[in-house]
This record gives sequence, C-alpha cells and structure tokens, in this order.
Amino acid sequence: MPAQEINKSVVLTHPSGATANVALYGATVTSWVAEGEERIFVSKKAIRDGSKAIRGGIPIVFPVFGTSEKVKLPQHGFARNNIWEYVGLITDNDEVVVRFALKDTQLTQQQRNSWPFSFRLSYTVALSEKSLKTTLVVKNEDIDTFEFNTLLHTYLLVPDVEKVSVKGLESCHYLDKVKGGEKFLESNDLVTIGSEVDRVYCNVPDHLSVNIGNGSVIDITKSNLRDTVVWNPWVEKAQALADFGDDEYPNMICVEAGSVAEWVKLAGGQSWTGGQVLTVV
Ligand code: TA6
Repeated sequence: MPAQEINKSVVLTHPSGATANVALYGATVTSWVAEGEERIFVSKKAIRDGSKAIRGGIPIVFPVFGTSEKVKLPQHGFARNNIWEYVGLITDNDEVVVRFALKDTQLTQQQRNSWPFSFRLSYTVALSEKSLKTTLVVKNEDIDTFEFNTLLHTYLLVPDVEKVSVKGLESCHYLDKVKGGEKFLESNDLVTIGSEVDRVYCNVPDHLSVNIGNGSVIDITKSNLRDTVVWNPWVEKAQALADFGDDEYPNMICVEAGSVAEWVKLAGGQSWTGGQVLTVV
C-alpha cells in the first residue's frame, strides 16, 4: 500500500523502500526514511496527544512565525496545532503523493477570532526514492487581502550537531535572535553550530546543502520561500523545553525554509504556493 492511514497518521511507502509518516495533527511529517536511514528528528519527549505541537518532524508554521503584535495567536500560529483532513493518495507513479487540508471552519472559535479570515490550506507530501517534497497552497477564500508568515520547521536528525555544516548562506543578512534580533552579515561559506543558534537568514538562495557530518548530505531546495531559519537550542534552552530531552540537542539541527521576515500579502480569491524538496545526496 503506497499510503495507509493508521492511528491518526498516514504512512507512505515507496517501491524503493523509502517511507514517510505524516501525523494528521498539524499535518506534521514525523518520519522520513531514505536509503535505509531516518532523516527527521522527533524528540523522545514529544507530546503526541494533540495538546501541543509535536517537538520535531516538519511542523507547518502558519499564519504567524514566532509571535506578533498584529496577530494574537500562540507562537508559530495554529496550523501545527490542528487536526488536518486527510484528502487521500493523489498519485503513486515514481512518487507517492498524499494531500492534507485545513479550512478556517476547522479552527477553534478563539483561533478564528484571532485570525478572522476565510482560507483553505492544501498540503502535499511527495515521497520518492531519495526525496521528500512538501508543498503548501494557501487559498484566500475571503474578499479582503490577508497577510501571513509561513515556514516549514524542519528538524533534521544528525549524529553530532558540532560536525554539521550548512552551505549556501554566505553573504546573506540574518537576524540573530540570540543577540536580541541584531542584524549581521554571514561571512562564512559554511555555517556551523557550537552554541545556541537562532537566526533568521533573509532573502536566501533557493538551494542549501546540509552536511550531516557522517558522510551524508541533505540538499534543501525551496520555492517561493524567501528566508531560512537555523536553530539549535543548545544546553540551557534544551533544558528549558519540557518536551525536549536535555541530552537531545546534539542530535538535531533545524533548517527551516519560510517567508517570515516580511508578511506575505494575498488578495481575496488568490492562491499562494510554496514548499521545499529535501534530497539525500
Ligand atoms: O524556528 C526557531 C524558533 O522560532 C526558536 O526561536 C524556538 O522558539 C523554536 O522556533 C521552537 O519554537 P516552539 O514554539 O516549537 O517551541
């Protein structure tokens, strides 16, 4: 079965043996196995009962990144905290493609009060032998224009984050949230992690390469997403997260394609499409 709904998740299986799991909760990818190895980090302390966003995987951030004075919603919005509808298997040619949907009518009244627009999100997950493609379509079903942030909060599994490097961010400006949001210019060809890192890189090229440090590389090709966030909580912030093991920060790096530095404007009746392809090289 190329796609099977089991225990509120959809399990994708590709003829090559690659697999992926997508929880209906948040339409959160919680596993991606390519060439026999798990590529996605999910904390062993992740809460999976729907009371909180899953700590790990690829949570969908929408309609706000972080928090905002303009939008009174919990951090990173409501998309990752709601049960999405499983629309079904779209194709299973050389890719296994499944679709999920979230409509404004599925939100809590409090969420709708905070973000009172008619919308429909359509999210496709496409699994091939070496790639996982995740694409979000935002449809404004309202009359008025609305603005949003969106981001794929990708947690990559790594053996030792201090051996990881991210290539492709050189010469990008970034907002350093560890230093009060101060703006810097990235001068390094390779970005490495040796302490807490929480940076919003702006206007980033569409192709990044993450050297996992054990000989494998994950390419990230984004489309219509301007920015990329790089995050590792390191020791103290990891200890402060109840749903994150104190000893887990060495085994993850978040490299998150998104449009977060500026609001995306979407006129009534219009659609916006953006996404990423993760590829094992
Ligand atoms: O994407 C990085 C970030 O914004 C960090 O500041 C940190 O808060 C992380 O997201 C996790 O946020 P969460 O709400 O999932 O705990």
